[in-house]
Parts: sequence; structure tokens; C-alpha cells
Amino acid sequence: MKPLSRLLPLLVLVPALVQPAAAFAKNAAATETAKVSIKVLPGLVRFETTRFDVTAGAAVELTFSNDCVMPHNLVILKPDAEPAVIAAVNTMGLEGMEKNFVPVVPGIVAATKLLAPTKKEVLEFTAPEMEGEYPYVCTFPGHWFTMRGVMRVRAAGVKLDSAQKSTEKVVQVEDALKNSGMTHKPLGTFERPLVMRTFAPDPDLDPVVFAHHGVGKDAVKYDPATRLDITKKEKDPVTGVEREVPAVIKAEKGVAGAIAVNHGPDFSYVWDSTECRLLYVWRGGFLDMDTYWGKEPGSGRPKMYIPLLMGHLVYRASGPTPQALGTDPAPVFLGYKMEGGAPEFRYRIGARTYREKVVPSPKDGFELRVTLEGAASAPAWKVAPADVDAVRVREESGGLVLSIKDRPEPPQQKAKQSSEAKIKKP
Ligand SMILES: [Cu+2]
Repeated sequence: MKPLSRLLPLLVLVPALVQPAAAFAKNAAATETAKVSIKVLPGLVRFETTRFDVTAGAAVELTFSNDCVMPHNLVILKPDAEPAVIAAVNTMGLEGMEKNFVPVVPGIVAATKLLAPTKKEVLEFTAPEMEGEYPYVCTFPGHWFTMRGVMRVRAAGVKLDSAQKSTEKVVQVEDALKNSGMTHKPLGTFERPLVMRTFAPDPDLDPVVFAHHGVGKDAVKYDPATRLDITKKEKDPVTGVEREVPAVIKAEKGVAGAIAVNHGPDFSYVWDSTECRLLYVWRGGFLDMDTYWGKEPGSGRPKMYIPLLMGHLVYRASGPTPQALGTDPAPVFLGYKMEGGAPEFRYRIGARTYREKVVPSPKDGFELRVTLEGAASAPAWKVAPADVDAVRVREESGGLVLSIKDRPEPPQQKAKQSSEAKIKKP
């Protein structure tokens, strides 16, 4: 039994509170409670409010609403704490899900739980006494690149500016979700893919592929109310004496920090932000999120954390990092941006910065386009022995184009033919 960081705030859950977006006290004296309301822009992996001001030492009541289809939290950090906190989150593996992706490290001012879609939490904390810019992020793996804002702590008497809103336009993903007809089996379209950062299933990939992952760690059960790990009584197999042992949740076979992209029912892939590579490609459906989000919206956290893969695999990665040259450090994901409607991933390995894009073909095969930033020549790429027959490599305008043929495998997971599984064809 170990107490979680005393820096963790008091977490208070209240029934649905109706509050105007980003309402908070102007010029609040330290004795007044500053009220802030922060929403998530659905599907965009961004906070709607990107900056808010509070007075040093003031009581703060922050209402965080997750209006998105993915789980999110909101973690306020001390000014220079982000690198250390994120590094700690990265080592949590699947245990993170159980512990809200809030590691036990210094530098955290306040943190919500990991909120399932449609959930809301009111976080009460005291603003730091020290003026400064306190970043807030969602610590769900991969989200902090875009899901971030700043809490400015101002001295008493200083005029507080009103909250700043994100300028992002909610278009693409909302459209895609509308097209899906059923959010637990979401679908994008061929031209406008749906991008989801999620835990992804691991369809028994070659373990070498997961060289930089903390895959398969069991998680100790944790009670957010007491902030203690949960224990159970167990008989010592040797002495027969009863003792307290940590209650453990068995690890699911999943990939944390994966980016799942769906181009409609005929093409989906998982690109991994830890290994910075394409993991697998499948056709015939996308993900069944029931196991991940729970049966109905708001029904609480499900028992299993990994969505089910629907359809059949047509490509799976094998062998070590193909871009690596000798003894490279681990890849570092730098984020992605939407290029012509589809994501272009950016990552660094050592001193080299890559851009990578998956270009699907509607019937058979796809292309993986890779360029090396600031280099006149195409990047080096090792084709795994298992891929030699399926992959053709050519150079094109300074980049590398891998044309990859489908290698169909038996279906992974049959789509449930329930009344709710209505999937509209785009
Ligand atoms: Cu998030």
C-alpha cells in the first residue's frame, strides 16, 4: 500500500452542473472562488479553452467536461514540470488507464480523473501562490501534443484577462462521426478519414516490433476516492498465513498511444506513436468501441480497455524499426498534421526527422510515403524479410515510396449484428 502523491488534489464528483463555457470571476480577490469551465473539442484532441487566469492563492473551481468520444483528463502542472511528468506517464503502460494517467511525481498542481466520454468533473484546488504560467495538458498517451493550455497565475490586484478559446474549427471529425451513424462503431470516409488516439488491439504482432513499449504490464487496482492502491487478502502459499497483496488487473494485449485511422469500411490502419511506425492495416470494418467505452454512453468505465478489431488484417509490421541505422535512440513522436484530409506523422530518430503518410488504395494495397526533413536524398529503410514479397520500394521527389500489397488474413473480430451496429456506407 502506498499513498499516491500528496500533491494530488481533492477530486470532487458532482452531478451534472450547468455552467456557461469558460465562466470565471473577473478580478477575483483571493477570497472569492474562481470558476472556470473547460470543454473538449469533440474528436479534435484539444481543449476548447487554451488559457485562463486566476489570482495567486485563490480557490479555483474548474469544471471539466469531456464532450468527446475519447477519454481525457486535465492535469495542471508547475511551470517547468512537463518534461518530467510526461516522461513518468510514458512509463505507466496500461497501468496508466487504472491510475488516470496521473503519475506519482512532483510537479502536479491539480488533476482530474480520466473521464469517459460525456462525463464531467469539478476539480477544486487552490491556485499556487507563485505567479507564472502553469501549463495544463491531457496526459492520455499522445494527447498532450495538441491537448494543452495555460493557467496564468497573477498577483492579487492584477486584472485578469478573459479566457482564450481555441481557434480550431470543428469540422472534419464531427463530419466523420456523423457519417458513422453509430459512435461505438465509428467510421470515417475514404477521403476524410477518422483519426482516433486510442488503445489499439495487438493482433499478435512480432514482439520485436514493440521494442520501445511497456506492453503487457499488469496494473495495480487503485481507488481514486482514497488515493490508495487496492489490496486483497491472500494466503501465503508456503506459510499458509494470510497477507495483504496488491489487487491486480491483468494486462490486456493492447497498444497504448496508438493512432487508429479509418478511411471508411474498406481501409483502416494503426500507426504507433511509441515505435513511430505503421503497425498493421485492415479492411472490412474499424473498431468496436463497446469494450473500451462501455455499452452505452455514460455507462461508466468498461472492464476491458482495448477496443475490438473488426474485419481482417491485410498487413502487419515485422522486424525491428525499419528506419533505424545501427544503434539509434528510441524514436520520438512529434505529432501529426492533416495534409490533404489525412494525417501526416512526424517523428525524430536521433538527429533525423521523418514525415510519414499512409495512402490507401480502395481495393488492394496501399502506399507508405516517407521523407527525411532537410535531406536531399531518400531515407534508408530496411524491408523486413517477411515483407520482401509484398513491398516494392522506389524513390520519388526526394522521398521513399513503399508500395505494399495486401496479404489478407482470416477475420479478427466479427462485427456484432445487433440493432445498434448500423454502419452507413460513406
Ligand atoms: Cu486526452
